[in-house]
Amino acid sequence: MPIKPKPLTFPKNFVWGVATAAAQIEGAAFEDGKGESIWDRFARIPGKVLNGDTLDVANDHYHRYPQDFALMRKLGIKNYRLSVSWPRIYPNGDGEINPKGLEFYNKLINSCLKHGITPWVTLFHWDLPQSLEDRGGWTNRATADAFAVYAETVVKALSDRVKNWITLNEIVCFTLLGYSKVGDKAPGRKESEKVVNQTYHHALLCHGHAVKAVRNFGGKGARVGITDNSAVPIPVTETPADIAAARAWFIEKNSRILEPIYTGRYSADHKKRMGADMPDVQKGDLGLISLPTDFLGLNIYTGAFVRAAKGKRYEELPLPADFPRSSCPWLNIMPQVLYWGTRLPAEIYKVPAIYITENGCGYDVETLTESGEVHDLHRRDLVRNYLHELHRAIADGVPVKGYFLWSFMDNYEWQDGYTRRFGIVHCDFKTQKRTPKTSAKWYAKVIAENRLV
Ligand code: PNW
Repeated sequence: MPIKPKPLTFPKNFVWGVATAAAQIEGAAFEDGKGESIWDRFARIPGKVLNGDTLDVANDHYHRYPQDFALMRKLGIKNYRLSVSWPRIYPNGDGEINPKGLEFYNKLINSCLKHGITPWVTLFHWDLPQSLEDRGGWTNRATADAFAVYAETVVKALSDRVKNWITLNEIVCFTLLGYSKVGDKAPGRKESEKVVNQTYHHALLCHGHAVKAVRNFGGKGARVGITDNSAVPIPVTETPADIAAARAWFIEKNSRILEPIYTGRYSADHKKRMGADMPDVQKGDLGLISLPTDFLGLNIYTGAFVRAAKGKRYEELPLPADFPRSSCPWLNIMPQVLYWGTRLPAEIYKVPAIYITENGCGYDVETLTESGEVHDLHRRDLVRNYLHELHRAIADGVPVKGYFLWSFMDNYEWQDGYTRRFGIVHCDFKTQKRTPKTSAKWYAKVIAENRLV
């Protein structure tokens, strides 16, 4: 019997892209008037970042962006998610503006467009101005007011050319992981649960302020959404009982962020769980937080296996010690997270459009061969398997509109420094030489043919 393979084609106009963040690639950490960020400070505290790596030079993208865009174009990449550095625009977080900061992003966006690449701009990807941290950082409600001014400034400056806006990247990572004892990210504070919950709430206010800025100053065709790293369950079996358990798990684990954004309230269940640690909420806050958005951005790498259990809403299975993972201890390889991680929020919150704003993997050892290649078949296979599950979600009717691979090139992986490589383009941090890996050549073909190859 002849076999006729069905091509795994994606919808017409599916958005294919790559993602980075300012602090992780730009370098020029103290150039042209940029202020210190909490990561510039944190990286200098002994023991906080592997090998004491700093963000001072990173990929030197600040000076090399024209070549980087040329390489993107060569690979056929049509969409690029980048972030703007708040301390480049406002060195102290508020007050005096730094015209050279705005000039840089003006030139960057122009170059991006000149290379035929559509920019998707994240307003905040973790690099809080140190001056604001000195005044309490995310524990201080005034940080949200400063952000409102910053967001408006950036939107006004770039909205004639930028149409796709992302308010914040992964609230959990810059609040919980920066301000609680379970965290290992800047600024490295260890606050009480009540204070940590307050940081979340202040971040949500920023999201609302940014949505407002885009609505007021974004111009025609502007679209806005948040990027969240929602926790993702995989039902152990795809039966109604396990799916219901996964749904309950999803609602509970994401009740801090998705609930208020999509329902305009903290749920009764959430309040019960938080008890006396609920954040202080002022009149009007939830209206601001729940302003309608155009899409939900999701960074999805990994998840948890969940099933139904007697007398409980769900049961989470422990992972066996040898479960496959990348070099990151947290990045367990679970392709189905792209299916359940998009289907569940679409069903629960009727999200009209979803973009995967990050997905990929990090490995510590990726060697250039003598012929100058990097055979990252582990990454190529991982991404292919994940995309297969994303394709299944789309086939089932989940409104997934695009996918951004993290990352365009190896970069500063926060507390893991330069050891952990997430790029589809290899970067030699001594020479700054960029080399597209096997995965980049493969991804270029996927984009060109709009299907899994
Ligand atoms: C994301 N987790 O962070 C960030 O947005 C990127 O800046 C980062 O480089 C990338 O993923 C790779 O780490 C995450 O523990 C950090 O599940 C940690 C987790 C998820 C995402």
